[in-house]
Amino acid sequence: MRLVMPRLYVILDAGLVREPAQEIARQLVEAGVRLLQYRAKNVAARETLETAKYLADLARKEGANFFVNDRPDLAYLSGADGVHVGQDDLSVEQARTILGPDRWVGVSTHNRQQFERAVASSADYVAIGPIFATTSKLNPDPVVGIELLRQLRPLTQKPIVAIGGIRLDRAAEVIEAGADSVAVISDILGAPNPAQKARQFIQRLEAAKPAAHD
Ligand code: TZP
Ligand code: MG
Repeated sequence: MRLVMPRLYVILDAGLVREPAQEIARQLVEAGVRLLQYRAKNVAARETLETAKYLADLARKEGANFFVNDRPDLAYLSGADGVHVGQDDLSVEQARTILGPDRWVGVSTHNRQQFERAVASSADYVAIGPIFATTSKLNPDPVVGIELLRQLRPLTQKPIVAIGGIRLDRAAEVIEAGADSVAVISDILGAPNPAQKARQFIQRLEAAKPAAHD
């Protein structure tokens, strides 16, 4: 099934949520967020699975899609729509073996070579970043900038997700440079009212003029 990416992709980082992930997820989905990921770097697998099951159910009921970060096994068991793997996780093809053809696999890349490899894989979308400086990731790769995104856009028709340091004031610019979707952690989870901030993102992103591709 082809993945149609909404322009906003919110990552629920278990270390950065200020209320339970389940509660924030409910608020975000009510605000119109259609794509969520659960990222739990320091949470035991069983607990991650329980939270992921809850979030997968919520997303299904509300017409949103839900990805689990890092762990194809937990994505499979939770009933998530897909998994997002990084360069040190199981590979796209290994994740595909676990999830099969009907669920989605997204992959993070941090430079042109990784991006080209991801394009040649069975990944359903390719993320590139950090676009701007980020504090949400431990030991982030060097900032790639908007210019690399512009250069990578013509290389694929797969959806491109831009990630890293994307705040409301620069989100539209990222879509205009070629991203199909922007993935956001801190500017939304760190806001006094995450749902309100998500609504503002959705509005700005809808108004952005995407770079031509195909
Ligand atoms: N991968 C590249 S940057 C990043 C990840 C997971 C963190 C993005 O978080 P923020 O707070 O939106 O910069
Ligand atoms: Mg990972």
